[in-house]
Amino acid sequence: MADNAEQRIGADSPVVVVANRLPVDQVTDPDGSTRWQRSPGGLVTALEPFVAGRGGAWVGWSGSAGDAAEPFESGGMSLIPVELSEEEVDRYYEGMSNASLWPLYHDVVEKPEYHRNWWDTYVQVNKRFAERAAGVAAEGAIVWVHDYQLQLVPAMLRQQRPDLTIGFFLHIPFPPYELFTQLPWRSAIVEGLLGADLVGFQRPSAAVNFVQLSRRLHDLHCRRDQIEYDGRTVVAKAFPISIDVRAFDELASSPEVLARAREIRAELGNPGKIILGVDRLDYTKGISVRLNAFQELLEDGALEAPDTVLVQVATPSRERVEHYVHMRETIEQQVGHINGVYGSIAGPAVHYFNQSMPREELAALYRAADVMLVTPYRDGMNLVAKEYVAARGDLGGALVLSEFAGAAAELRQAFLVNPHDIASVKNQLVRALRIEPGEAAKRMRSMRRHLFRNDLDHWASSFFEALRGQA
Ligand code: GDG
Repeated sequence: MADNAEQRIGADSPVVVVANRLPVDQVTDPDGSTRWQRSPGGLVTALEPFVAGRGGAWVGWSGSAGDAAEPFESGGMSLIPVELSEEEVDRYYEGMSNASLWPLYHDVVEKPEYHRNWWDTYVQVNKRFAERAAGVAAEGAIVWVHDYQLQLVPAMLRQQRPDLTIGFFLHIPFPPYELFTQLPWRSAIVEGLLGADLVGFQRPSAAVNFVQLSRRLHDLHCRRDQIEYDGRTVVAKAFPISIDVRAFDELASSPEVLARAREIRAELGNPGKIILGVDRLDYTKGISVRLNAFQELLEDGALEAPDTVLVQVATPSRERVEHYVHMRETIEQQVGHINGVYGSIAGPAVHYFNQSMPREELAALYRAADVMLVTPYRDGMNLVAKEYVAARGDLGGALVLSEFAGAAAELRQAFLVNPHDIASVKNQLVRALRIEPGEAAKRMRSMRRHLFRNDLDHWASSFFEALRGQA
């Protein structure tokens, strides 16, 4: 139950967001003192108006192990920190979330590991999040739970607070029956999600997978997107997430960013063509697919370096999870090999950055790149693809996009590729590099039109509206 501090801050919130992370990061200054800094992520921007505007609360982890801070107010929201011990971070976050569920939900691109003690901790941590949310939600409040780390929270919350209207959104793909059922705790996860009134996915096929699972695994009565469960109707539907298109468009056409884009081209030695990749360093993102395609095109003589260069930003991510350590080594070896063979004194063929860049720098890179290469093996949505399109107010550039990214369902004028088929990646990359400016502008214009109508606010409002409809 709520303790006294929580009863003061955040008590009786009409809207509660529950996510693994709080919308702020705890940063330590050189003098050792700590303070909270708003995290730059899109989710915060999307949800803030709905939470802050309504005196709502956000329940989440601070990102560091140890005791939680007291609840506090920030940006018009009550923030309710949830504590995680070192062992819980290992088992719930790095283990169950990122080494079991993440690979399983991404088509087992890497082999998921299943450990009973990871699962037990996942249950224990989900319970803590549910209790914290139950402690601050007002009578009849709307609670929106996010993502694969917290799939048990909807049912746990409903058990404590049947008066609440509960929504859940999964940011990553949801696998088909044949894959999902390898999970030793498959029934518990499905029952956890069925605690919600509305379960949102990135793509309609993911919602269909969930409805089929409910039918086949739990023998529930289902009709289209509706599942009858425990005397209630649970709706499973797609709500494709987006970005703040206007803000990104503005940022990318600001004089500073445009000047920086020109500077980047010059610093790269004014190459004929710049190919760009921007990803968290994650094995689902297919970074080695593009390195392979680029390498083969150099080998074939179809491309020449440094007339054509590949810039790859691979932001550090989950550095303590074993799969990630291994993948980073492989990618860095590959970059070294390509540069060893195809680089020259004039410059390398691949410019590789294993570092996080400021948003303005990313926008300038998007603006400088002739081709954006986005080749995940599987991706819930992929916001990078959308950011690139939003950044190209000049209607320049071309997007090469994996069919297996959720974004491919919307950005139909991209050069779509099957990342498992290297010949298709090479062909489409060459087509994108050689596109006529008029044709490029036509494709870009229609993708931009779609994005401006389907922005982040549209995503958040449609979800909230659908959820309110079920209250
Ligand atoms: C999950 C799902 C779904 C990257 N490097 C830097 C940086 N970024 C920003 C990008 C973009 C975001 O991170 C990455 O978003 P993605 O959608 O590409 O991927 P995930 O992190 O895997 O996100 C995904 C998403 O949730 C939302 O539902 O689309 O499918 O996997 O915004 O710009 N930002 C900055 N510096 C970097 O170096 N500032």
